[in-house]
Amino acid sequence: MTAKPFKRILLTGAAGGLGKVLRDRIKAWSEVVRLSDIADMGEARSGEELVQCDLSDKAAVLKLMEGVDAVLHFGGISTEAPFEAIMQANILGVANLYEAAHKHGVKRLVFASSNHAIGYYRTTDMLDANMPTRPDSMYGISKVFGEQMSRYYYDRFGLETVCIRIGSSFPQPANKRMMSTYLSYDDLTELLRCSLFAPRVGHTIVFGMSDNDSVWWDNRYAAHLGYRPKDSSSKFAHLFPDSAEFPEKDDITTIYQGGKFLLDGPMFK
Ligand code: NAI
Ligand code: 15L
Repeated sequence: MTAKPFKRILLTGAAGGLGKVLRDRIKAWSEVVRLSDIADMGEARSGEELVQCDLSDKAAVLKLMEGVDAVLHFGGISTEAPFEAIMQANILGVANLYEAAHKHGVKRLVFASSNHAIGYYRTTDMLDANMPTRPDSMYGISKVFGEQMSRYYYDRFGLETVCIRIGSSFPQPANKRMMSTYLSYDDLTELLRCSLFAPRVGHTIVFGMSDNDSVWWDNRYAAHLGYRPKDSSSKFAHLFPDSAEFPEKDDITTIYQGGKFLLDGPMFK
C-alpha cells in the first residue's frame, strides 16, 4: 500500500454538520485522522482516533495536538450567540489551537472562517481578499480574530494557514441569498484538498464558494491554491423564481451580504 501524504490530520468540530460530512472524505489523505469535538462523536471507525475536548481548555488542546501534522479547524460556535460563548470557543479556543500547533511543530492549518467576517458589505459589492473586513456580528468578529491569528503565526513563526471564508455549505441553498454563497460539499472537500496540498500557502484567504452564476467574491489572490469548483447553485435556480427583487428595498437581510446575521446580535446578558 502506498503511504498517505499525512501521518495524522486533526479535524476539530467533527460532531458538527460539516465535520460529519468531512469525516470519511479526508481519510484518503492521512494514515490516521484524529477527530475532536466537545460533543459526542460516536464510535471510532478504522483509521480514526476520537478525542473529546473543549477548545477553551488550554492543556487539553495542547495534548490534542500531539503527533499532528496538519489541522482542519471546524470546531466552535457557528452562528451568532452570546459573546461569552463565542469568546470561549472561538477566541480563546483559536488562541489555544494556534499556540498548541506552534508548540508541536504543525506545518499547516486550514481555518473555517466565514463570510460573516465581511457580512457588512453590500450584495452589490464585489470583494477580494485584500479588502478590509466588515464583520456583521460578534460571530463574524471572532472569525476576523481567527484570520488575524493566522496572519500573526505565519509572520512570527512561518506556520501556514488557509482561511476559508465559507459561504453557505449545505445540501442546497435555503434562500435566494445562498444562490450567491452556496458551496457544495464536493467543492468544499476539493478546496480543503487544495489548501493542504498546495506547495506554499503562507497566510491565504480564500472565499469558499462553488462556481455560482451570481457572485460577490473574487478569488484572484488565492489562485496559487489551484481550486477549480465543479458545482454551481444554478441547478437550484428553480427553487427561487425571479419574481422577488434582490436586494429588496429596505430589507437589510438582502441589502448586506451577511443576511439575517445582521439582525441577530450583539447578544449581551
Ligand atoms: P456546527 O455548529 O454544526 O459544528 C461546530 C462544532 O463545533 C459542533 O459539533 C460543536 O459541538 C463544536 N464546538 C462548539 N464549541 C466547541 C468547543 N468549545 N470546543 C470544541 N468543540 C466545540 O457548524 P458547521 O456548520 O459544521 O460549521 C463548521 C465550521 O465552519 C464552523 O467553524 C463554522 O463557523 C464554519 N462555517 C460553516 C458554514 C456553513 O455553511 N456550514 C459557513 C461559514 C463558516
Ligand atoms: C455561517 O458562518 C454559518 O456557520 C452557517 O450556519 C450559515 O449561516 C452560513 O454562515 C451562511 O452565511 O449561510
